[in-house]
Amino acid sequence: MKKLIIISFALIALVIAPQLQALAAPEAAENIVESISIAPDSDFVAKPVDWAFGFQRSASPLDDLIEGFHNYLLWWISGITVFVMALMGYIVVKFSRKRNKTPNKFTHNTMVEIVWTVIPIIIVIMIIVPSMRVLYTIDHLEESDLTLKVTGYQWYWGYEFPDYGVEEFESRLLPEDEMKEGDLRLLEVDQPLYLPINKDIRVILTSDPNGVIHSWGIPSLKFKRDSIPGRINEGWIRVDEEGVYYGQCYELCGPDHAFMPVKIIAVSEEKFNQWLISKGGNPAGIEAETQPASEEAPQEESQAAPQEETENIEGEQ
Ligand SMILES: [Cu+2]
Repeated sequence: MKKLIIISFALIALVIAPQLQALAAPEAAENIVESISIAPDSDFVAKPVDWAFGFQRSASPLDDLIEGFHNYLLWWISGITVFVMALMGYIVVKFSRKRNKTPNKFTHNTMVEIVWTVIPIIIVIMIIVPSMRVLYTIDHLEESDLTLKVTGYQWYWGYEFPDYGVEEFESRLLPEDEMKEGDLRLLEVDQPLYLPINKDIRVILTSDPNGVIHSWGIPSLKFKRDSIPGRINEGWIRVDEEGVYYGQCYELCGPDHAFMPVKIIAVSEEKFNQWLISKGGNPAGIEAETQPASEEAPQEESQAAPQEETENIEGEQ
């Protein structure tokens, strides 16, 4: 009887505790600036499709390099696989107990050993040289037009444009009940990331210091890089075409790993600047803001979009 009472108390506590916790928890801080909706001038959508084979259609200057290396590697892999399978088949048939009643007992053959050492070394060199070319090209840029900072959280992404004073905003999976007709399940987010086309974008990545390793990847932009707590990783993106680009977290990071998609909307520089302003940023750069009036502000390529145009777009909402 005593046991029964204790068990029922424990059960009640289990049910009530989360409710109390929910009451006590402070409400999630909302992002101050609402996203404005700016549509790209193209209906290109880079997304996964059913029964696709090979790469997603891409819009990155790295296409030829990366896809070319992938195809090149595929030839080597296929050749080696076919060769090994054929050799095994040959051995199984030729040296079966039936056909080969008294097996040979020799253990060494200098010629064979030289061949199976030298040929693999040549193959590895044939693979290493082009692979290094790809690695160094995608590694980092000496000069870039702007910097994007990506932070991985459990389980959503934070984006920041330090050059333009755009403070970090969160990009979370859009709940299914908020999805509209045509939205992609598990790929839509509440606040997409806008990027300008034809700009060299330096991407720096890190994770929440108390968090875990994630990987920020967008297949059609040929970008995938780990974001690691306490470290900065670097890479670069250049978007050739306006459109919508979907990506995901590519490092198994925990229970909500599958629910932290990436949505990028690539637009013209003018529209990107409008978006920057809507996020509280300054398209002329933060230096322009803080410098005394007497000194000339550094002239950047990007200029603020006309103010009235921005207001129009905001008014439409
Ligand atoms: Cu993750």
